[in-house]
Amino acid sequence: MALLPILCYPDPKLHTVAKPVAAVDARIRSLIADMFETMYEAKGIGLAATQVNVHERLIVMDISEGRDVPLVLINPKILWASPETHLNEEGCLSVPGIYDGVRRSDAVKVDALDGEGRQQLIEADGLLAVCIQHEMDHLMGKVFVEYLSPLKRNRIKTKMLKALREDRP
Ligand code: K1U
Ligand code: ZN
Repeated sequence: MALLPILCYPDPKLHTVAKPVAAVDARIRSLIADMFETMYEAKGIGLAATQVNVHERLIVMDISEGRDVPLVLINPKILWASPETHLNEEGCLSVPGIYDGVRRSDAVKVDALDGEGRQQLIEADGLLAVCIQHEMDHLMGKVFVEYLSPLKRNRIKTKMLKALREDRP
């Protein structure tokens, strides 16, 4: 297993639209293991392949307290999203240290393959529904800060670029 580097906003690669996974084979199973290791180490509850610069439709998640309920979504499709919405506080491993409110559907039904290539139907609400919508946005090349006002987004972009410059030797 390996820790993978996570792309940081405003890296333009975060805006790449992911392609479907063609086959759940040894390469994908190894990527899933590396993404879980990376997500757990970064203390995230989700990670999309886009964030580790792999542009295929693959998401890993674990919203459990014990960090022992891993969930894999391959080629996910939203079948239904509730018309009821809420403003939820979100964070993102690609935008470290920034948290803000995003309006999302309260519940979703999603069709996807699991880590073994079997079809699964997920009916999610609460934090899981929010996390699924956030991660599926990543696969479409969208980062949560794009829901914020241009003023907030520009402030975040400036802060991230400054942090990147200061990190560099
Ligand atoms: O996609 C990511 O960057 C992971 C992201 C997922 C996410 C968190 C919160 C709401 C929607 C999506 C994170 O894991 S951010 C860090 C985190 O663990 C967290 C932040 C806020 C609330 C709960 C967890
Ligand atoms: Zn994110």
